[in-house]
Amino acid sequence: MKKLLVTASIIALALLSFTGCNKKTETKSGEVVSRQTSNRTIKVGYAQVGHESAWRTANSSSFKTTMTPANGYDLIYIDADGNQEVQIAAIRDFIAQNVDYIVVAPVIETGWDEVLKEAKAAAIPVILSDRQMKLEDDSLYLCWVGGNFLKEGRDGVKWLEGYLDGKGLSNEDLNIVDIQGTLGASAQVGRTQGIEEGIQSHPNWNLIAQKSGDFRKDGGKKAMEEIIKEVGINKINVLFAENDDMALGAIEAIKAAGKKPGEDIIIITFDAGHDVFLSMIAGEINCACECNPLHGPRIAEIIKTLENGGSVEKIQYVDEAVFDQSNAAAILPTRQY
Ligand code: GZL
Repeated sequence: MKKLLVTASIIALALLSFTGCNKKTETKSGEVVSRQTSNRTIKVGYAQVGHESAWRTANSSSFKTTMTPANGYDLIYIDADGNQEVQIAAIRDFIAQNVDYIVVAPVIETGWDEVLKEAKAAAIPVILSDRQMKLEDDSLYLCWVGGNFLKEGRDGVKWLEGYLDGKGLSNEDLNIVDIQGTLGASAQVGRTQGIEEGIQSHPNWNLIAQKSGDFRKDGGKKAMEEIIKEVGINKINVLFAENDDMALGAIEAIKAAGKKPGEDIIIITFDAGHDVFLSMIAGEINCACECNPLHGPRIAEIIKTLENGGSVEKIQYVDEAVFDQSNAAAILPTRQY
Protein backbone atom coordinates (compact mmCIF):
# COMPACT_ATOMS: atom_id res chain seq x y z
CA MET A 1 0.00 0.00 0.00
CA LYS A 2 2.77 2.45 1.06
CA LYS A 3 4.64 1.80 -2.20
CA LEU A 4 1.47 2.62 -4.14
CA LEU A 5 1.07 5.98 -2.30
CA VAL A 6 4.69 7.01 -2.96
CA THR A 7 4.33 6.14 -6.66
CA ALA A 8 1.08 8.12 -6.95
CA SER A 9 2.63 11.22 -5.38
CA ILE A 10 5.67 10.97 -7.70
CA ILE A 11 3.34 10.77 -10.73
CA ALA A 12 1.33 13.75 -9.43
CA LEU A 13 4.48 15.85 -8.95
CA ALA A 14 5.75 14.87 -12.40
CA LEU A 15 2.42 15.89 -13.94
CA LEU A 16 2.44 19.23 -12.12
CA SER A 17 5.99 20.11 -13.19
CA PHE A 18 5.14 18.98 -16.76
CA THR A 19 2.09 21.23 -16.99
CA GLY A 20 4.13 24.06 -15.44
CA CYS A 21 0.84 25.31 -14.13
CA ASN A 22 1.15 28.22 -11.78
CA LYS A 23 -1.80 29.49 -9.80
CA LYS A 24 -1.83 32.77 -7.94
CA THR A 25 -3.71 33.65 -4.79
CA GLU A 26 -3.87 36.83 -2.75
CA THR A 27 -3.37 36.41 1.03
CA LYS A 28 -5.56 38.31 3.51
CA SER A 29 -2.72 40.80 4.14
CA GLY A 30 -2.89 41.83 0.48
CA GLU A 31 0.34 40.03 -0.33
CA VAL A 32 0.27 37.87 -3.42
CA VAL A 33 1.73 34.39 -3.27
CA SER A 34 2.25 31.75 -5.88
CA ARG A 35 1.25 28.17 -5.08
CA GLN A 36 3.51 26.30 -7.43
CA THR A 37 6.77 26.82 -9.29
CA SER A 38 7.57 26.33 -12.96
CA ASN A 39 10.50 26.90 -15.32
CA ARG A 40 8.52 27.71 -18.49
CA THR A 41 9.07 30.63 -20.89
CA ILE A 42 6.89 33.35 -19.36
CA LYS A 43 4.44 34.90 -21.82
CA VAL A 44 3.71 38.56 -20.90
CA GLY A 45 1.18 40.82 -22.61
CA TYR A 46 2.06 44.50 -22.06
CA ALA A 47 -0.48 47.23 -22.90
CA GLN A 48 1.59 50.45 -22.90
CA VAL A 49 0.08 53.99 -22.83
CA GLY A 50 1.83 55.16 -26.01
CA HIS A 51 4.98 57.05 -27.01
CA GLU A 52 4.05 60.60 -25.88
CA SER A 53 7.21 61.49 -23.95
CA ALA A 54 10.87 60.75 -23.29
CA TRP A 55 9.78 59.19 -20.01
CA ARG A 56 7.52 56.76 -21.87
CA THR A 57 10.30 55.83 -24.30
CA ALA A 58 12.61 55.02 -21.37
CA ASN A 59 9.81 53.11 -19.65
CA SER A 60 9.04 51.00 -22.75
CA SER A 61 12.72 50.35 -23.38
CA SER A 62 13.17 49.08 -19.82
CA PHE A 63 10.57 46.37 -20.55
CA LYS A 64 11.85 45.46 -24.01
CA THR A 65 15.47 45.11 -22.84
CA THR A 66 14.49 43.12 -19.73
CA MET A 67 11.74 40.78 -20.90
CA THR A 68 13.78 39.14 -23.67
CA PRO A 69 13.75 35.49 -24.83
CA ALA A 70 17.27 35.13 -23.42
CA ASN A 71 15.85 36.13 -20.03
CA GLY A 72 13.05 33.59 -20.31
CA TYR A 73 10.26 35.87 -21.60
CA ASP A 74 7.95 36.01 -24.58
CA LEU A 75 6.83 39.70 -24.49
CA ILE A 76 3.84 40.89 -26.53
CA TYR A 77 4.10 44.72 -26.53
CA ILE A 78 1.18 46.92 -27.62
CA ASP A 79 1.59 50.74 -27.92
CA ALA A 80 -1.93 52.15 -27.51
CA ASP A 81 -0.96 55.68 -28.68
CA GLY A 82 -2.87 57.20 -25.76
CA ASN A 83 -6.13 55.39 -26.61
CA GLN A 84 -7.87 53.50 -23.77
CA GLU A 85 -10.01 51.48 -26.21
CA VAL A 86 -6.84 50.15 -27.86
CA GLN A 87 -5.48 49.19 -24.43
CA ILE A 88 -8.72 47.37 -23.54
CA ALA A 89 -8.70 45.52 -26.90
CA ALA A 90 -5.07 44.56 -26.29
CA ILE A 91 -5.94 43.11 -22.86
CA ARG A 92 -8.75 41.06 -24.47
CA ASP A 93 -6.29 39.79 -27.06
CA PHE A 94 -3.81 38.81 -24.34
CA ILE A 95 -6.61 36.85 -22.64
CA ALA A 96 -7.43 35.11 -25.95
CA GLN A 97 -3.73 34.21 -26.27
CA ASN A 98 -3.80 32.89 -22.69
CA VAL A 99 -0.67 34.80 -21.65
CA ASP A 100 0.80 34.07 -18.23
CA TYR A 101 0.72 37.71 -17.04
CA ILE A 102 -0.88 40.94 -18.25
CA VAL A 103 0.93 44.23 -17.55
CA VAL A 104 -0.94 47.50 -18.06
CA ALA A 105 0.14 51.14 -17.77
CA PRO A 106 -3.42 52.58 -17.73
CA VAL A 107 -3.68 55.80 -19.75
CA ILE A 108 -6.38 57.07 -17.34
CA GLU A 109 -7.63 55.80 -13.95
CA THR A 110 -11.21 54.80 -14.79
CA GLY A 111 -13.02 52.35 -17.12
CA TRP A 112 -11.09 49.12 -16.42
CA ASP A 113 -13.41 47.04 -14.22
CA GLU A 114 -15.08 44.99 -16.98
CA VAL A 115 -11.94 43.93 -18.83
CA LEU A 116 -10.09 43.14 -15.60
CA LYS A 117 -13.00 40.90 -14.55
CA GLU A 118 -12.50 39.03 -17.84
CA ALA A 119 -8.79 38.61 -17.02
CA LYS A 120 -9.71 37.35 -13.52
CA ALA A 121 -12.21 34.86 -15.02
CA ALA A 122 -9.38 33.60 -17.23
CA ALA A 123 -7.12 33.31 -14.12
CA ILE A 124 -4.53 35.62 -15.69
CA PRO A 125 -2.83 37.92 -13.13
CA VAL A 126 -2.77 41.66 -13.99
CA ILE A 127 0.20 43.79 -12.89
CA LEU A 128 -0.13 47.60 -13.07
CA SER A 129 2.91 49.64 -14.08
CA ASP A 130 3.31 53.40 -13.76
CA ARG A 131 -0.21 54.86 -13.53
CA GLN A 132 -2.98 53.52 -11.30
CA MET A 133 -6.57 52.38 -11.83
CA LYS A 134 -9.68 53.30 -9.83
CA LEU A 135 -11.46 49.94 -9.42
CA GLU A 136 -14.54 48.74 -7.47
CA ASP A 137 -12.50 45.69 -6.46
CA ASP A 138 -8.74 46.04 -5.92
CA SER A 139 -8.28 42.28 -6.09
CA LEU A 140 -8.72 42.65 -9.87
CA TYR A 141 -5.02 43.51 -10.08
CA LEU A 142 -2.13 41.63 -8.52
CA CYS A 143 0.20 44.54 -7.66
CA TRP A 144 1.32 48.02 -8.83
CA VAL A 145 4.77 49.58 -9.40
CA GLY A 146 5.14 53.31 -9.96
CA GLY A 147 5.91 56.81 -8.73
CA ASN A 148 4.27 58.61 -5.82
CA PHE A 149 2.66 61.37 -7.86
CA LEU A 150 1.14 63.29 -4.94
CA LYS A 151 4.54 63.33 -3.22
CA GLU A 152 6.16 64.52 -6.45
CA GLY A 153 3.76 67.50 -6.58
CA ARG A 154 4.40 68.27 -2.91
CA ASP A 155 8.17 67.97 -3.46
CA GLY A 156 7.96 70.56 -6.24
CA VAL A 157 6.14 72.96 -3.89
CA LYS A 158 8.66 72.29 -1.11
CA TRP A 159 11.52 73.06 -3.48
CA LEU A 160 9.87 76.37 -4.50
CA GLU A 161 9.38 77.35 -0.84
CA GLY A 162 13.08 76.74 -0.16
CA TYR A 163 14.14 78.60 -3.30
CA LEU A 164 12.03 81.67 -2.44
CA ASP A 165 13.21 81.60 1.17
CA GLY A 166 16.83 81.58 0.00
CA LYS A 167 16.12 84.62 -2.21
CA GLY A 168 14.21 86.49 0.50
CA LEU A 169 11.07 86.33 -1.69
CA SER A 170 8.79 84.26 0.60
CA ASN A 171 6.39 87.15 1.17
CA GLU A 172 6.24 88.34 -2.45
CA ASP A 173 3.00 87.88 -4.43
CA LEU A 174 3.52 85.06 -6.94
CA ASN A 175 1.47 84.33 -10.08
CA ILE A 176 1.69 80.62 -10.85
CA VAL A 177 0.80 78.63 -13.98
CA ASP A 178 0.23 74.84 -14.02
CA ILE A 179 0.51 72.94 -17.32
CA GLN A 180 -1.12 69.60 -16.50
CA GLY A 181 -0.59 66.13 -17.96
CA THR A 182 -3.24 63.95 -19.61
CA LEU A 183 -6.40 64.77 -17.64
CA GLY A 184 -7.49 61.77 -15.56
CA ALA A 185 -4.09 60.06 -15.63
CA SER A 186 -2.97 59.31 -12.06
CA ALA A 187 0.32 61.14 -12.69
CA GLN A 188 -1.68 64.29 -13.51
CA VAL A 189 -4.18 63.77 -10.69
CA GLY A 190 -1.48 63.35 -8.03
CA ARG A 191 0.87 66.09 -9.22
CA THR A 192 -1.97 68.60 -9.67
CA GLN A 193 -3.25 67.82 -6.15
CA GLY A 194 0.20 68.36 -4.64
CA ILE A 195 0.68 71.64 -6.54
CA GLU A 196 -2.80 72.98 -5.77
CA GLU A 197 -2.51 72.11 -2.06
CA GLY A 198 0.78 74.01 -1.91
CA ILE A 199 -0.63 77.08 -3.67
CA GLN A 200 -3.66 77.12 -1.35
CA SER A 201 -1.35 77.05 1.69
CA HIS A 202 0.26 80.38 0.66
CA PRO A 203 -2.10 83.42 0.63
CA ASN A 204 0.44 85.31 -1.54
CA TRP A 205 0.56 82.55 -4.20
CA ASN A 206 -2.05 82.82 -7.01
CA LEU A 207 -2.87 80.07 -9.55
CA ILE A 208 -3.63 82.27 -12.57
CA ALA A 209 -3.86 79.58 -15.28
CA GLN A 210 -4.11 75.79 -15.60
CA LYS A 211 -4.19 73.93 -18.95
CA SER A 212 -3.41 70.37 -20.09
CA GLY A 213 -0.58 69.71 -22.53
CA ASP A 214 -1.34 65.94 -22.54
CA PHE A 215 2.25 65.12 -21.46
CA ARG A 216 3.46 66.03 -24.97
CA LYS A 217 6.06 68.65 -26.00
CA ASP A 218 3.79 70.21 -28.64
CA GLY A 219 0.98 70.16 -26.08
CA GLY A 220 3.10 72.02 -23.55
CA LYS A 221 4.11 74.65 -26.11
CA LYS A 222 0.50 75.17 -27.25
CA ALA A 223 -0.78 75.40 -23.65
CA MET A 224 1.89 78.00 -22.78
CA GLU A 225 1.15 80.04 -25.93
CA GLU A 226 -2.55 80.10 -25.00
CA ILE A 227 -1.79 81.07 -21.40
CA ILE A 228 0.54 83.87 -22.53
CA LYS A 229 -2.26 85.15 -24.81
CA GLU A 230 -4.79 85.00 -21.94
CA VAL A 231 -2.83 86.45 -19.01
CA GLY A 232 0.21 88.18 -20.58
CA ILE A 233 3.82 86.96 -20.28
CA ASN A 234 4.72 89.69 -17.73
CA LYS A 235 2.09 88.38 -15.31
CA ILE A 236 3.73 84.92 -14.99
CA ASN A 237 6.30 84.33 -12.20
CA VAL A 238 6.31 80.49 -11.85
CA LEU A 239 5.52 77.57 -14.17
CA PHE A 240 4.80 74.04 -12.89
CA ALA A 241 4.99 71.71 -15.91
CA GLU A 242 3.70 68.24 -15.00
CA ASN A 243 6.32 66.53 -17.18
CA ASP A 244 9.62 67.33 -18.90
CA ASP A 245 8.33 67.29 -22.46
CA MET A 246 5.68 69.93 -21.71
CA ALA A 247 8.29 72.03 -19.86
CA LEU A 248 10.59 71.94 -22.90
CA GLY A 249 7.68 72.92 -25.16
CA ALA A 250 6.64 75.74 -22.82
CA ILE A 251 10.23 77.07 -22.82
CA GLU A 252 10.00 77.57 -26.59
CA ALA A 253 6.85 79.67 -26.10
CA ILE A 254 8.45 81.68 -23.25
CA LYS A 255 11.50 82.47 -25.39
CA ALA A 256 9.28 83.43 -28.35
CA ALA A 257 7.54 85.90 -26.01
CA GLY A 258 10.91 87.51 -25.25
CA LYS A 259 11.44 86.17 -21.73
CA LYS A 260 14.26 84.10 -20.16
CA PRO A 261 13.03 80.72 -18.84
CA GLY A 262 14.59 79.88 -15.47
CA GLU A 263 15.23 83.57 -14.76
CA ASP A 264 12.15 85.68 -15.62
CA ILE A 265 9.95 82.65 -14.97
CA ILE A 266 10.87 79.96 -12.38
CA ILE A 267 10.24 76.51 -13.93
CA ILE A 268 9.61 73.30 -11.99
CA THR A 269 9.11 70.07 -13.94
CA PHE A 270 8.48 66.36 -13.28
CA ASP A 271 10.24 63.23 -14.62
CA ALA A 272 13.86 64.57 -14.47
CA GLY A 273 15.04 63.04 -17.75
CA HIS A 274 18.36 63.67 -19.51
CA ASP A 275 17.28 66.69 -21.60
CA VAL A 276 15.94 68.50 -18.54
CA PHE A 277 19.27 68.03 -16.80
CA LEU A 278 20.86 69.84 -19.77
CA SER A 279 18.23 72.61 -19.40
CA MET A 280 18.99 72.96 -15.68
CA ILE A 281 22.71 73.21 -16.44
CA ALA A 282 21.87 75.87 -19.05
CA GLY A 283 19.84 77.75 -16.41
CA GLU A 284 16.52 77.37 -18.27
CA ILE A 285 14.81 75.03 -15.79
CA ASN A 286 15.13 75.48 -12.02
CA CYS A 287 13.96 72.17 -10.55
CA ALA A 288 13.14 68.62 -11.72
CA CYS A 289 11.21 66.18 -9.50
CA GLU A 290 12.15 62.64 -10.52
CA CYS A 291 9.69 59.97 -11.63
CA ASN A 292 11.72 56.83 -12.29
CA PRO A 293 10.57 55.09 -15.54
CA LEU A 294 12.70 51.94 -15.26
CA HIS A 295 9.85 49.61 -14.26
CA GLY A 296 10.84 46.68 -16.51
CA PRO A 297 13.40 45.12 -14.17
CA ARG A 298 11.12 45.69 -11.16
CA ILE A 299 8.21 43.88 -12.77
CA ALA A 300 10.42 41.09 -14.11
CA GLU A 301 11.61 40.55 -10.53
CA ILE A 302 7.99 40.44 -9.32
CA ILE A 303 7.09 37.83 -11.94
CA LYS A 304 10.16 35.70 -11.22
CA THR A 305 9.44 35.90 -7.48
CA LEU A 306 5.89 34.67 -8.06
CA GLU A 307 7.08 31.95 -10.44
CA ASN A 308 9.37 30.71 -7.69
CA GLY A 309 6.67 30.62 -5.05
CA GLY A 310 7.49 33.96 -3.41
CA SER A 311 5.10 36.73 -2.34
CA VAL A 312 4.98 40.39 -3.41
CA GLU A 313 3.67 43.63 -1.90
CA LYS A 314 0.52 45.04 -3.50
CA ILE A 315 1.79 48.65 -3.78
CA GLN A 316 5.46 49.27 -4.71
CA TYR A 317 6.77 52.84 -5.07
CA VAL A 318 9.96 53.43 -7.07
CA ASP A 319 12.79 55.52 -5.58
CA GLU A 320 12.61 59.22 -6.55
CA ALA A 321 14.64 62.37 -5.83
CA VAL A 322 14.55 66.13 -6.48
CA PHE A 323 17.23 67.84 -8.58
CA ASP A 324 18.02 71.49 -9.31
CA GLN A 325 20.70 73.74 -10.78
CA SER A 326 22.91 73.22 -7.71
CA ASN A 327 23.46 69.48 -8.42
CA ALA A 328 22.43 68.88 -12.06
CA ALA A 329 25.94 68.95 -13.56
CA ALA A 330 27.39 66.58 -10.94
CA ILE A 331 24.54 64.10 -11.20
CA LEU A 332 23.98 64.05 -14.99
CA PRO A 333 26.80 61.52 -15.69
CA THR A 334 25.12 59.06 -13.31
CA ARG A 335 21.68 59.18 -14.95
CA GLN A 336 20.29 56.13 -16.77
CA TYR A 337 17.60 58.02 -18.76
C1 GZL B 1 4.51 59.12 -14.80
C2 GZL B 1 4.00 58.87 -16.20
C3 GZL B 1 3.90 60.14 -16.97
C4 GZL B 1 5.21 60.90 -17.10
C5 GZL B 1 5.07 61.46 -18.46
O1 GZL B 1 4.64 57.90 -14.10
O2 GZL B 1 2.73 58.25 -16.16
O3 GZL B 1 3.48 59.81 -18.29
O4 GZL B 1 5.41 61.89 -16.13
C6 GZL B 1 4.48 60.28 -19.21
O5 GZL B 1 6.27 61.91 -19.06
O6 GZL B 1 3.98 60.64 -20.42
